[in-house]
Amino acid sequence: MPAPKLYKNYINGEWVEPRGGKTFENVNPADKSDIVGLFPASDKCDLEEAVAAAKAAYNGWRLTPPPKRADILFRAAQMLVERKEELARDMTREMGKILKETRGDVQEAIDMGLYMAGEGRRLLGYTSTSELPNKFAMCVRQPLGVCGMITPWNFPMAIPSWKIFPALICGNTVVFKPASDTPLSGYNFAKILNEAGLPKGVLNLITGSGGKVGEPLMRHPDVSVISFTGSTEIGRQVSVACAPDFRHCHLEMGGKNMILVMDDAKLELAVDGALWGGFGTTGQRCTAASRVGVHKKVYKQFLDRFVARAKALKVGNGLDPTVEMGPCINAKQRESVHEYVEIGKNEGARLLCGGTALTDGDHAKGAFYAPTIFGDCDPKMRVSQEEIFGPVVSVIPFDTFEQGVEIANGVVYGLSSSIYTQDVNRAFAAMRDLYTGIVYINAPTIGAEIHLPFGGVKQTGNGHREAGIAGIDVFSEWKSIYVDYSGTLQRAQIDTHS
Ligand code: UN1
Repeated sequence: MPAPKLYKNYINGEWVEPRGGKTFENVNPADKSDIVGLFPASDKCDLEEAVAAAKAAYNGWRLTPPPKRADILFRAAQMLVERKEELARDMTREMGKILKETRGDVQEAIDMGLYMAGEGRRLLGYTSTSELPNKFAMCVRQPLGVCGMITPWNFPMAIPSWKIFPALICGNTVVFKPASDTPLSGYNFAKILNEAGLPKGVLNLITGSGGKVGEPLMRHPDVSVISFTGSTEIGRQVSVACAPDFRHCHLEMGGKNMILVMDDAKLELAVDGALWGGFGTTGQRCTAASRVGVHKKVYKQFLDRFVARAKALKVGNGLDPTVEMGPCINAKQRESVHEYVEIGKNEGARLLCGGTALTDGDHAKGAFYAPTIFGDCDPKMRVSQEEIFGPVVSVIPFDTFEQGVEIANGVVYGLSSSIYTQDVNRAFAAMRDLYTGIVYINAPTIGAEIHLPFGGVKQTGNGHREAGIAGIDVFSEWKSIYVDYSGTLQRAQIDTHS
């Protein structure tokens, strides 16, 4: 095998080696002998340079007219279209999910690029009235400065695009730290944006560990906003790091999403949804349908079909077009999944399929785990409450709609939920009562589109949303402007009522 390629950081318009000269390996999770590349194991001094570059570039970028910023975003989106296939292949090689899904991941970045480029000619504020004569009032959006982006490995290009495109169109500059399991897609994304014409320092890429790069980034006084997607545990650390000096943070964290299958559901459709929602991306989505609640009247029928279909899923290297599910992201994650399976068994959940690592034939090369279903779960079991982030689905029987909703809402997270029913009244009650940031009717819990707000309630988020127009709110602040053209001192609230 040829020596793996050595990658660099991108700081202030140049590709640079980390000061400390250290690197880490990016390993293919489907074949641990395949080293995708060596990436900079950066540390605090590299980060300082990246933040300084972003800070220096801010004024120039802030004053660049948004339609001009948009030209660069349009060009980047076009380049993503042209290189979609090669980008998807790189992503499958470093992340493991199947090609269809990595193409979808790149497509999400394309869609977001085009959508946010369109914002270059909008970024709408509004004009209003004034309570005083000869006075004008309006509000506009202003950028915040340097944004730090800390992104996960499960959507290695889509999620960075949800953060970086809106930040840039609003006039902010960026320091981007991609997850260490998937730095290549972060590199590819940053390279394209820079080739599309971003001025130096506007987008800086820096790879390395959470401790050495993420920590100093989230604590940096010159970073005005941290946008983080990842675990609730790290999200809490980000929140605490930003709190003392009130720097903004936007957090997208865990999920324990539920599909409810009512007694009048189209069962085959619900099985299709549970399969895709539970085992798509090897269950490694924060939106994954890791719980399925089934009405007791159809419980056995549903479960039999669901288990049979899960057993038949073809697991393997995502570059093989016949494969339906790829590996876990790495061996450590697979171990953590297996620990949860042991916990489930000890709690008395009924293991109906899977429950083991796959080690036969080519599976031995990677971090593969069998699609796993637990039946007869109690809603309070740990496997029904905690995010596993792997191919494990807990199935919970229930009696009534109200009880189903209560179970669905009875976790600390609140990202996504779904109901399968043919009853329109029930569907509307579910839309109202499921307390999550996203609700699906007759569709699984995954598959959000980029022009609607994405995010969750409770311990999934901190009140912000990304994507859609809501995504712009994170990267801009309102400025209210009053213009008094009366030529006299007019006092609001006082002169209006004298
Ligand atoms: C995530 O799992 O972090 O809605 C994001 C979905 C995808 C994004 C998931 N579009 O499932």
